[in-house]
Amino acid sequence: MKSGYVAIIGRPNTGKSTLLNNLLGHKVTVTSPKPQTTRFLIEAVYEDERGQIIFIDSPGVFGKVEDPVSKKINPKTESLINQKIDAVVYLIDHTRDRDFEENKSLGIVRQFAQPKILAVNKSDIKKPDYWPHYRFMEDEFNKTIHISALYKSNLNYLLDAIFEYLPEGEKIVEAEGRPTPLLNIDSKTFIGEIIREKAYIFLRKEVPYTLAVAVDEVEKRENKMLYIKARIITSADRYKKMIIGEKGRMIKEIGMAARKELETATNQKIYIDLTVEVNTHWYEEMM
Ligand SMILES: Nc1nc2c(ncn2[C@@H]2O[C@H](COP(=O)(O)OP(=O)(O)OP(=O)(O)O)[C@@H](O)[C@H]2O)c(=O)[nH]1
Ligand SMILES: [Mg+2]
Repeated sequence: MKSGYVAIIGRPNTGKSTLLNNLLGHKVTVTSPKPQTTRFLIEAVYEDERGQIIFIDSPGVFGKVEDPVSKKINPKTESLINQKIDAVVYLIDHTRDRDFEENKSLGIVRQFAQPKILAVNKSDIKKPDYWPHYRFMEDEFNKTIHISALYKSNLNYLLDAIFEYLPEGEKIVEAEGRPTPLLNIDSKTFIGEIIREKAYIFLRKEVPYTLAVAVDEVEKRENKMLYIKARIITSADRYKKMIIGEKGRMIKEIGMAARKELETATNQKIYIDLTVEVNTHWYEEMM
């Protein structure tokens, strides 16, 4: 059988996390239309009769690193260069033109000597199409595959290619009987990620980069309800106001969307006690 570690790399918003969730058929990593949704390396296991893959989803590298959150995030993707990686999937978004950020991401990928697959994502969108501007990359990669991560098209070809380039090897982890393919995140952290995802989806563009979520309590109550106590922590009072929203509408919407998703995922009733607090230095303590 084949086995190995496969890193998914690409600039923000190319669809890396969508790809991983849909390759696994299981949500392990959060996605949103805002860049740098993923904040840390996420490891998850895929297995079939051909072998085992440990996928690593990575944060999209920001071109300009001015804010303290990006300063903490970018090195996490760069650290992959020093990890054991057997193959790389480089994801590009043909609907956006190349830019400085793309070059920075490609610069990271060029440092890998391992086999590299170029995955051209969002093939479901026909226009705009900047593929001619990316085409030169084909020469640098072992294979190019056009996919739609969202609509799961050609993901089977992508998996075929990954297995083709992976070395022969034994299983890396015991995958059977696990409740989730996620390998490096506990359930409290995952719940926090789902809440953060909803905040990303509902809030105005700049607000997500000012916040983090802490889950303090997850407890099964007598009436079989799962009680979750969580805090959204943000860096300034004005952001706190936006997160709470007029008459508390925003926080309610975030909590409700997170509750719905977690109820479906766990098949049980959930209550989320969600509050917002200000801590100007949260990124020093929490990232
Ligand atoms: N139309 C279309 N949209 C896609 C596709 N794949 C991803 N998206 C959308 O692109 C946006 C970004 O997806 P993510 O999976 O969060 O992107 P990412 O590369 O993980 O982004 P970061 O974590 O910020 O680096 C979301 O709104 C997805 O729904 C696709 O194949 N087609
Ligand atoms: Mg992501």
